[in-house]
Amino acid sequence: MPRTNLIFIMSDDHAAHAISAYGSRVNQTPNLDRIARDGMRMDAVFCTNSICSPSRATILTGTYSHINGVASIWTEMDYRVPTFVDVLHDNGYKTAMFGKWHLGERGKSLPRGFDAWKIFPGQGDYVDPEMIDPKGASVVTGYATDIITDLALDWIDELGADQPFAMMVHHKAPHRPWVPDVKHKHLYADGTIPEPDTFFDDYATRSKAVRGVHMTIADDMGADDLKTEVPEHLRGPEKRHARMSWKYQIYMRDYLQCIQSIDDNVGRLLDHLEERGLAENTLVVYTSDQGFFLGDHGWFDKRLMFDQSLQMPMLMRWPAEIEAGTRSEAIITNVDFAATFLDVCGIDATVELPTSQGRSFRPLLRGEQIEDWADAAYYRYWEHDDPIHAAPAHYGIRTADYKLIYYYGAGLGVPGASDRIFEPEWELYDLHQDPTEMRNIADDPDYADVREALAGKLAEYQARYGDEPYVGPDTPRPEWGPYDVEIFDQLQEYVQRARAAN
Ligand SMILES: [Ca+2]
Repeated sequence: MPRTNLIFIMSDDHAAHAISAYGSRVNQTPNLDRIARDGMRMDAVFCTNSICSPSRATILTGTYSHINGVASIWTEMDYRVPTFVDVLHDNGYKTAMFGKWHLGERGKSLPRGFDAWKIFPGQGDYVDPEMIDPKGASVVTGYATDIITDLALDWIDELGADQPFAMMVHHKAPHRPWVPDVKHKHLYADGTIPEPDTFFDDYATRSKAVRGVHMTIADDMGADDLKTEVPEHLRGPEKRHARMSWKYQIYMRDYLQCIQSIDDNVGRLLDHLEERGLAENTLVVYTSDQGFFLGDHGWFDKRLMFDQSLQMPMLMRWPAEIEAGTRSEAIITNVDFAATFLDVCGIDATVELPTSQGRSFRPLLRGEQIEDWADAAYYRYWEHDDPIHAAPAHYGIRTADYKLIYYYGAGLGVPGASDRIFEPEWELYDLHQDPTEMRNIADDPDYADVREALAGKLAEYQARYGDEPYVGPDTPRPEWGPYDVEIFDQLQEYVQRARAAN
C-alpha cells in the first residue's frame, strides 16, 4: 500500500463565505467546489488566533500561540517546538513549501524540514514578486498565484515514482492590498456585489472594546487599500453609509478578483494530479489561515472572535478514504491539523510529535464519530499592541450553540502603541437565535446559567491547553517580537492619515 501524499493549499484571509461550496452570495468558485463535491466540507473549523503568522505557526506545530511563541505578526518562528513537517521529513517524505511563509526569512526563522522551498519575504508582492530560496533572493516574473502553482506543479513532476510527498502551497492572495491579475479585471462590475445583512451594524449592544476597533470600512479603509482617494462628496460623518457602499464595491471587486485566480490555479493543480495518476492517494486540503470580514458588521480585516473571522474554510479531498459530497460539523481547530496530517500519513503524533496539543480527526473524515471529541474551541488574540487595527486583547470559547468572549482590558506595554485600555467586558452570543451575532446577551438574566456554564468551560479549556488567564498587568504573556518604536510612530501616522481622508 503506497503511503498517502499531502497537498496543503492555504490562502491568506479567504473567508468561507467567499466560496460557493459554502453558499457564497458574492462569487462562484467552481474549482474549490470540486474539492467539496469530491470530498468533505468541514463547517466548524476555527483558528485559535485570527491572524497570519500565529495561524501558520499553530498549523505547523499543533500548538497554541503561547506554546510556539508566535503570538503576533511581529514574532518570528524560533522552532522552540518541532513541526509536523520535521516528522514527515524524518519518516521518508519529500517535503516542499511554496509561497507565503510569513514566519521570518532570516537565519533560524527560515523554513525548516523542507527538501525544497521558495517563499516571499514578509507579506510578499502580487506582481513580479521577490522570492527567497536556499540560494538567495531573486525576482520572479509573473502573478503571485500563478507562480506559486507553477512551482508546485514543477516540483511534483520532479519527484520519483512512488515517492511519498507533502507539499504546502501557500497563496499570498487574497490578502491586502488585493491586487488582481489583469486577466480578471473585468469581473464583478461596480454595484453588482450584494452587501451583507449586517453591513450597517450600529454596535448597539457591543462592548466598548469592539466598538473602538479600527477596522471599519467607513473610516479605516484608506487610499492604500482602495487605490484611489475617497471623493470629496463622500467625506464626513453624514456621508458614512454612502461612503461605505462606495468603498465596499471597490474592496470586494478586488478581493473577489484575487480569489478568482486562486480558484483557477487550484483547478490546474487538481487537473495535474489527475493527469499524473496521483488523485486517489493524495489528501488535498484547501483552507485559509483565518477568515475575514467582508463588510460584515461594517468591517474588513479579522482578529476578532466573530464567526466570519474565526472560521477557517476547510475542504478535503482524499478519494481513498473520504466519501464524496460529505460534511462535518465537528468543532475542529488549527491546533488539530498537525496530528491529523501525520495520522493520514500513517504516523502517530502522540509518539512522534508529543509536543502537539492537537488531536487527529482522521476518523471524522471517514464519517465515523469520535465519542469524546471536543465540543468547544478555545481562542486567544494577543496582538492588542497593534496600533493600526486597535483590536482588544481577548479570549473566549465557542460551542455549537454559544460564544462567550472576555475582553480583559489588558494595557499595552509598548511605547508608541495605541493606548486604549478598558474595563474588562464580556460578550455572549446565542448562535441559534442570533446566527449573525448582532445581540450581545452577556448581561441578560435569562442567560445567566448559560454564561456561568460557558465561563466554566472557558477555564477548563484554558487549563487543558496550559494558557494563563489574565489577572492584571503582571500576567505573563508571550514575547511580542523585535518591535521598534519608530515603526509604531509610522504606523500611527498611517492610521491618522487613513482616518483623516474619510
Ligand atoms: Ca491571514
